[in-house]
Amino acid sequence: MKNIVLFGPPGAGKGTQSEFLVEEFGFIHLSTGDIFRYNILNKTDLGVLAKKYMDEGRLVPDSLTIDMLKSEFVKYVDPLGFLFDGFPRTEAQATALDRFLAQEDLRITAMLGLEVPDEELMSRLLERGKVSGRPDDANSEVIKNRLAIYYKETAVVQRHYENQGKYIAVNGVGSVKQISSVLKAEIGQF
Ligand code: B4P
Repeated sequence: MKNIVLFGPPGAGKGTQSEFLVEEFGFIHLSTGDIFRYNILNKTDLGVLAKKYMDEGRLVPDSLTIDMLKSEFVKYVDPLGFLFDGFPRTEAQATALDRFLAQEDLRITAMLGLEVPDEELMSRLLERGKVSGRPDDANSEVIKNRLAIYYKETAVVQRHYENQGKYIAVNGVGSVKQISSVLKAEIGQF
């Protein structure tokens, strides 16, 4: 069973590439961003709490995020594998993920990190903001805040998996198809 973390800064293409990887490998796709947005749309208690953080480009607090991810994870019996998209985003989340996978005698196979320069991220997210209606893509100040938080709190998660010999860097600039071929080849080797 392969369990993959798809990693990278906001706008790196995690959500975009996840669709292709799910189709190829039959993964259960757990995207914390998507789950939060679903909760916001349905005005659940979790959605109401998460919205104020997400709209400002801040991370939702670890305790809420970890509990939510765990409750999604336990819904699946005998999956082919999990694709974690947008999680973990802090050292505490990475430690919690390792711990609850270990309780099920599972582990992360690899972290694939999409590497994209900041200027490209900014232009992708502003472009998406024109059509998505997502408040966190609406203007360059919120996006700058998301990037700053990524470098301050999330980039360390790469080291967490590097220390386990599981980090694989992937160039996230190029056509969506080219990038997905590289990701598939990397995952295929396990
Ligand atoms: P997410 O939903 O995870 O999404 P994202 O950071 O916007 O980026 P993603 O990399 O998925 O981008 P995409 O493929 O769509 O996070 C949103 C928010 O949720 C966070 O800021 C935070 O508040 C909260 N959150 C989520 N998880 C959390 C956690 N674990 N802890 C705490 N808070 C959490 O691509 C972006 C754009 O680029 C798209 O328009 C796409 O079409 C385009 N694109 C993709 N690939 C391209 C390519 N190769 N070339 C050109 N354009 C490309």
